[in-house]
Amino acid sequence: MKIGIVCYPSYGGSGVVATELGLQLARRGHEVHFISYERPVRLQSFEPGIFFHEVDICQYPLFKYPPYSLALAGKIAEVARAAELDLVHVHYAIPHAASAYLARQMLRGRYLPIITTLHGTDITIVGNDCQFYELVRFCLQVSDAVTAVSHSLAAETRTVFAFPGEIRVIPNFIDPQEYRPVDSSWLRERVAAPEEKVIIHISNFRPVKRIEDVVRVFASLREQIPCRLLMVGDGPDRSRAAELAARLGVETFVTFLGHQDRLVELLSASDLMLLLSEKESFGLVALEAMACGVPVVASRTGGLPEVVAQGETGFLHPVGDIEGFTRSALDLLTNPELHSRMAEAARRRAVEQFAAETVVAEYVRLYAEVIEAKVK
Ligand code: GMT
Repeated sequence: MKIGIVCYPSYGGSGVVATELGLQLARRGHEVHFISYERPVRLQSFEPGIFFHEVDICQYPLFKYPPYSLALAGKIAEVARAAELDLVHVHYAIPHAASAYLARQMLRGRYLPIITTLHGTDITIVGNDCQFYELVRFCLQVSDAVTAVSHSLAAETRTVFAFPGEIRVIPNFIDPQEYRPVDSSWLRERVAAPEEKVIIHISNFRPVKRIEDVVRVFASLREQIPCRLLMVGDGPDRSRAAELAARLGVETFVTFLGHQDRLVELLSASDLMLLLSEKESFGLVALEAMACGVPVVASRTGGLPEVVAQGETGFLHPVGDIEGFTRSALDLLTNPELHSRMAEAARRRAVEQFAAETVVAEYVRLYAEVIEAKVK
């Protein structure tokens, strides 16, 4: 098949999932055309079967806001025509699905099927904004297939948008060969003292991630056991979290690493992941941690309970329950038998339920269904 993929290229779950999907599809012999304003971060080296098409945004003094959605529509139409795409798969409804629809209208005489994958914030935050509500609803209606990364997100989309159509749940995935526990003792030695437990948090540090809660839980843990917190990523709440760490007297034990590419090593060097978000449609980093044999303490919100099995691969508590998170983290970090049982179960669950092999096959099946429906 010839597949167009439209995504946000920067660090962030939806772009990562889209890129990994494209790479997996290309390895299975499909031709994949990425369309975005920048080369996606996880697509830096040459891969056979992968093409990248950059959307140029024309700067003109009249355009206070350069019309990216229109430039994207033009590029999708151009690529669809030149590469004879069988379909376009957009990740994130706004503006990608709207641009794809416009591209389809521009391609007179040939029908371009659109698959829209919802990742969460496009529905729960952006879609709820009244100025985008009608547009998101329209995009859902004109897509040939809509998928969501969790049952929770699918249910919320149906309710919020009164959408009666099918929303197929296709979860996020990991490549178990890539995401696996590796020996990263060299890294651990550099980031922590031998007696210290290593706790990791990875996100874009936006308010929805509640990274101050991560610092609070860590400070409570630090009162009881020697430990260190690795904060991976960057974003608007970074300085507030750093200030809080200083106020709580734990700043020397909290390391802000910024964006990192070697996540597998960082995860493998960690004993526990904290993901205490207000909302999380799936929580890809929790899955990546589990695949590396790292138990997760997380908030019971959105799709996280579909990823982290309560009491088996980690612990879930209500959003903001600092005491509960601390208690569970302490149990895990002070009980080696419990920790190794959960680490093993985490890896097993990631491989059994979320391996690329099975999940990518679900997308391929969906593509085939959509193409067949177009032919009929
Ligand atoms: O987490 C973010 O803020 C980034 C966001 C995105 O759109 O890239 O992530 C969303 O999509 C990921 C991939 O499907 C999910 O794993 C994240 O849970 C989801 N984030 C939220 O729902 C807040």
